[in-house]
Amino acid sequence: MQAGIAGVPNAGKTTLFNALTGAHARCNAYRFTTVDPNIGIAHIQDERLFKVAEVEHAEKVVPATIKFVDVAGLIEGASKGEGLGNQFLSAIRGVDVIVHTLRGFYLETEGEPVPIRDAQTVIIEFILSDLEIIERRLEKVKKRVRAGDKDEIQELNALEEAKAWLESFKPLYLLEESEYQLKKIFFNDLITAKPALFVLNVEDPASEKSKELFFEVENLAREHHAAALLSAAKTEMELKEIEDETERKELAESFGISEFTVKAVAREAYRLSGLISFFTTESKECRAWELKKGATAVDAAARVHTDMAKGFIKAEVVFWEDLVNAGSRVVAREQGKVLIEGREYIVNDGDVITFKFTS
Ligand SMILES: Nc1nc2c(ncn2[C@@H]2O[C@H](COP(=O)(O)OP(=O)(O)OP(=O)(O)O)[C@@H](O)[C@H]2O)c(=O)[nH]1
Ligand SMILES: [Mg+2]
Repeated sequence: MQAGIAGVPNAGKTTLFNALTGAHARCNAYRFTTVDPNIGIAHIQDERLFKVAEVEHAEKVVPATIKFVDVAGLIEGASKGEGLGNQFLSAIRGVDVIVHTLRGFYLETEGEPVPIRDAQTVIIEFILSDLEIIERRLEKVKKRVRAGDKDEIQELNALEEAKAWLESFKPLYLLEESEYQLKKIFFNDLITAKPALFVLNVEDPASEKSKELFFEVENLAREHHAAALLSAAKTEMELKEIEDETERKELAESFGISEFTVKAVAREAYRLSGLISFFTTESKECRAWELKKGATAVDAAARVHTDMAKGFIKAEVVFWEDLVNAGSRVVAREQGKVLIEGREYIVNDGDVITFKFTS
């Protein structure tokens, strides 16, 4: 899973990036502090995985990860070269989700927070950036169609439709599912085709002002089929420095933080991207894997190793909670909770799977 962090300058993007990954990238109150992208990894702290690992007596736990890419700030006119322009967006074209960071705190250099205005500015710049890409591709496809390439007509039509959609200032993720299916073949590098998460970065999540602003952001997120999260990124960034987990959690609660943003981002990013998790225990190593919702046992095997998919015989499946409640694999088996499934079995979120295969 990869996520791109975007927003206007001084939205607190790098602060959020540090809070999510534990990095120490530079942040300050002057615009365009970030020029080159910051890249970092966060482990997804999935409690289910840790509980399974305990029951399985695993010596090592390998959580799934999210790679975060924090880029420069976008300002109005970026598509025409204002500020740092929009070419740096290429750094987040390959990601799975966009984390829109919105300033919800007062800053002397910027004034009172205006998150909805900032969000609209960024959305419009995303749309203009996608339009540039579509137009370039359209030129190429038109040439090929003129040269008699009939296979390209479907793509040409889809591109024309996407262009018209973007020209009416609507992001591509608002396209109907059916149309989207047709187009997503070549939509991977279009930013407005990716699911979005709006993160309102505030000083104090419990204040009336924060709640008021978050209400506006939730409405915006609803219009955009996106998720809305409230984050005290600066406080979380500072809390990252505290090594003792219990102490960190207690302090977080005293600041009104009930859940760390990284966890909420992971949950929402999986949900919006249609991903689930399954777990494996091999050679004393308990591991979480991401998988498309609706994928089969053989697809899951392929995530682990291509050989496992090629030589797939069967999958031994136990739901994580059944395994944890049983206290051991042996008891879970006695209780009839460990099932033998074939290649076409649809994997559930939280399944613990052992693959049997010929090599
Ligand atoms: N009071 C307060 N200040 C914050 C918070 N989050 C970030 N800041 C401050 O806002 C300023 C900008 O933060 P950055 O994280 O550098 O913002 P950015 O969006 O990465 O900025 P650019 O890289 O310049 O686009 C810094 O002075 C941060 O300390 C917050 O939650 N509360
Ligand atoms: Mg920055």
